[in-house]
Amino acid sequence: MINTCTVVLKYIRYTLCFCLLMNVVHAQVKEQGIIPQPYSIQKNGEVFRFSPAVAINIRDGISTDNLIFFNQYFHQLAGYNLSVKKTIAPSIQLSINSNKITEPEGYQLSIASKQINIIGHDQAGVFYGLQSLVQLLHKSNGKITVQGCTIEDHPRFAYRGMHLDVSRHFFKVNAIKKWIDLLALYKINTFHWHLTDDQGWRIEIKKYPLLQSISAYRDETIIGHKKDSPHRFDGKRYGGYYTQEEVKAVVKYAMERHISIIPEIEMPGHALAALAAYPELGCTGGPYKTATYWGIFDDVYCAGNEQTFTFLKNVLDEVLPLFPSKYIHIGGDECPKTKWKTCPKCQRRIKDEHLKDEHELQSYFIGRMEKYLNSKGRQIIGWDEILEGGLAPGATVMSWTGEEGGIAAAKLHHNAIMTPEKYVYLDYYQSLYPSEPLAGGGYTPLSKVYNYEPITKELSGDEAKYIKGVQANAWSEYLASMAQAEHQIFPRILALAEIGWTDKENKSYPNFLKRLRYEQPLLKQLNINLADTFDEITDSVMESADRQIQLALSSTLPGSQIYYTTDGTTPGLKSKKYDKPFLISTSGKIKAAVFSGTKQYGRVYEKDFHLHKAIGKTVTLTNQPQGGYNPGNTFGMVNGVFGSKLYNDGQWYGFNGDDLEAVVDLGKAQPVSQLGINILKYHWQKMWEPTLLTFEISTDGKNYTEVYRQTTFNDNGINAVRANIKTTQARYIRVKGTNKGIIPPGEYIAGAKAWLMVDEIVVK
Ligand code: TNX
Repeated sequence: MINTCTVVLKYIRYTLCFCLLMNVVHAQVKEQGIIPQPYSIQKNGEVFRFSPAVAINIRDGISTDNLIFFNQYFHQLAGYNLSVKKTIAPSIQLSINSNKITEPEGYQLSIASKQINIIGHDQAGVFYGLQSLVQLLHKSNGKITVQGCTIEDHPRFAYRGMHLDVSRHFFKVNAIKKWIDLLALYKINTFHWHLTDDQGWRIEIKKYPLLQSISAYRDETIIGHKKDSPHRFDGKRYGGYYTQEEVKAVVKYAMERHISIIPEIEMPGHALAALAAYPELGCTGGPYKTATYWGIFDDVYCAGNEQTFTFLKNVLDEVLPLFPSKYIHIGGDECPKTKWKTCPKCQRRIKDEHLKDEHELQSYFIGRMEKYLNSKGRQIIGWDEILEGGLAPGATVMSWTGEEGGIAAAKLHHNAIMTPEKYVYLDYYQSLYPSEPLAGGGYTPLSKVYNYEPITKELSGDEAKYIKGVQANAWSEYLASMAQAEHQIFPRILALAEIGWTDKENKSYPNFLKRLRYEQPLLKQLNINLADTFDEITDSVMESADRQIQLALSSTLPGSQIYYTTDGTTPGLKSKKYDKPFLISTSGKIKAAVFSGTKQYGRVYEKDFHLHKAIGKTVTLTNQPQGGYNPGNTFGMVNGVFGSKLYNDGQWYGFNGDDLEAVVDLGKAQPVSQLGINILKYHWQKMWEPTLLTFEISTDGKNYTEVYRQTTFNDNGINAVRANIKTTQARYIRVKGTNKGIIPPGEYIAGAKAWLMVDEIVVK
């Protein structure tokens, strides 16, 4: 009896101790995680402990600039500084050895109990070794430690870029500096500073004072989304610009952190702010006003007027001395040719220069500016539209409308940087949750950014080397403050950093998420407004074997459980636990939430289902949907889920220039009293309503009777057409929509093919 008791007691004590020990160990051992994932990491089980006695030992030739960020951060974390001196005591040794570390920007970081050793291929390598060390620092009980390991590391791409648009919204110098620190932490080495656009000119040019007093300001700013109509405005003057002194300080700050800044001075389009001050540079002579809303504007620099070139050269003469970068970005995107077509000067130029059309005039414009910049020892970068009408000889193409521009450039043996909007535009939505803050374009979740691969199969090995790297862009139409910008950019910028740095073979999304979770305390410490919703529920609406709707839910949060309700109530731990895709057999709202233990993570997921007679029925299309608006099957047209205002939510079917002709076969004749379809009208996105929509019904699939027609669709956004008809027997429903065809003159992107966007054919 006594014996048993002692054993039990001993066991309890032992388990208690073990648990306590486990807790302590758990608190001290921070899993190691570095973003971007290094080339290789070998753990060695040792621990380096920091104390004020630890010194940083720099070998000859290492710039102390490399220590700025490390020291700042270390001080913030530890509350004391590390001294910089020659020492044999526990220390951080920094050196450069390009024979040992052969890859540019590469480094070796070895951490043992008494010493941390960083050997860089170059200064940048040493710096990146320190940046990795920052991410490994762990604080517990006031003590800072780092786990022993050896890291060999170097980047995959030489160009790892991040862009920021400071025209649509202006960010002060301090915000830009914080931005630069963060780029550097994640080993991004290029900052593309978008300084001029229709809504504001943001760099001081002394020769043209009106750029400061007029172009840097707009009268007011649109409220809400540019797709909303009518447009509403805030009535408040908005603006600002960087003085040349401020620009110099930012460039120096970036250089100390191994970041090259590429300034962008937009031409020939996106020039309205400049024209507002100097109307003689436009085709019509104005008057013009700095734009107050977002979009593409027809008024651009006149390509026939010599003054335009003089102006731009003078501007560049002041810009170049501020930026040592080899590259200067000249824009070149979204330049409507509308005004050039009717401008006598532009037409005269086309004739004199024996140009074929306005596209060649654009190419002439860019070519002339390139020559000028080359004469000053610089190279140009332009958006992929600079391919139109022929590429200027030494130009680097920034491929944004898709990957095609980059591929075309590489095939022409021009350098290219991949920044396709579909994958790496961080101003787009990161989640489909309705409570997501207002954002620019479509849906680009973290996983989509992460899985982007810049070297496409179209490129042979030799051509692939012209792809110099990747960049993510942050257009700031909907980023009115740095806090908003950070929420939009973090964590997706970390995914971009990993595309740029980490070898393809070393990438893994689940592993990235794991490291991202470790990274959160560091980002909090740095006061970053991170969107921490990346483990929220995502869904997939599937077709079951018997053609019913099934809903699959998932979350990437480890060890989590999903609970859901079908009656509209808020899900909790007592709700139904999700274990596998389930059938949706009635209309209504599904709500779900992720729990880790008893703690809810993120927001509540919601989805509405609308059931009707055509659910899961066969749909036959005469023309196929295209590009990103081809979900790959027709089930989505009859799956009970309506496409949302987010046009790339996977629900919409888009017909580019083609008409819609769909036949739904209900399987057998039955009474039908309502026919419907949803149509997405966003002229800003080239999405046009049909000029004619008809519904026809048939019992034999041969002879159809028209039961409804509609020619106007007034709602901007989703037009839900619901036609109530006299109850009739029908087996086949034919829906026809006539595409607008070519976008008419005077409209956004006139001359392009219109998209006819439809979802869900509703039959009741
Ligand atoms: C397209 S990307 C633009 C920008 C907008 C952006 C919004 C590019 C070269 N032009 O002017 O801000 O879309 O996402």
